[in-house]
Amino acid sequence: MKMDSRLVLALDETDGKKALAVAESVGDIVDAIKINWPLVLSEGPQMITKLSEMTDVICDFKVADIPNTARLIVENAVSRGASAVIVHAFTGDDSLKAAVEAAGDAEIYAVTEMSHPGGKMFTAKHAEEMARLGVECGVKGFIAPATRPERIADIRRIIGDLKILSPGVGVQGGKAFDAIRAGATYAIVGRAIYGSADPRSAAQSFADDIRTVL
Ligand code: OMP
Repeated sequence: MKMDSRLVLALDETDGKKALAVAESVGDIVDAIKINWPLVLSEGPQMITKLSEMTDVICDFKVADIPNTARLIVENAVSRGASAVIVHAFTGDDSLKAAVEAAGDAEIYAVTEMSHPGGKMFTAKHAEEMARLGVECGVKGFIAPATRPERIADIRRIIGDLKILSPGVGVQGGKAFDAIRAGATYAIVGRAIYGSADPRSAAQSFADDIRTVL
């Protein structure tokens, strides 16, 4: 995955045509596009393949299942062109290892602490443990909240040089440059780009913000 702008687009647009138009307009600015259930359920898993012809695609399926099911989901996403798949870490070491093994040359990113207010209820309390477990199981990156940059720094101390992708920028209130300054490798931005009247200039302005702290 590229490490140029350090910006990842979260393409949660549910209209396939609009999604592809946004992807095309910001494709040269972002380092990757993350897709989630809203787009895949609306437009089908072939969106993974279509988008992967333009850029690296991260399938944010937040897989939280037994090892066999985790393996089946990851294999399917990767065979359709995903460069990475996001999984939950609370499922334990066997599920995480199954996902990592199924990914082959693709990458697995594990959620530590979620960015929304409810993320404090359970995930925050176990974020460090989940980060340690992810390192042990061979995941290549972690999701940590731009809404609480100090927590990105805590996770960075545990995981060394592995990647951190940080959502919660824009509509959720986090700032891309705070996340990168705290140790995130990439800032993830969704609605503030694809929901904007001019997605390209919105993406460019996030990329410019990030550049000030690189
Ligand atoms: P916006 O809030 O519109 O920028 O979208 C954020 C994206 O990041 C969505 O696709 C969320 O599902 C995702 N996300 C979070 O917002 N918080 C998290 O803790 C984890 C994720 C994620 O795994 O990407």
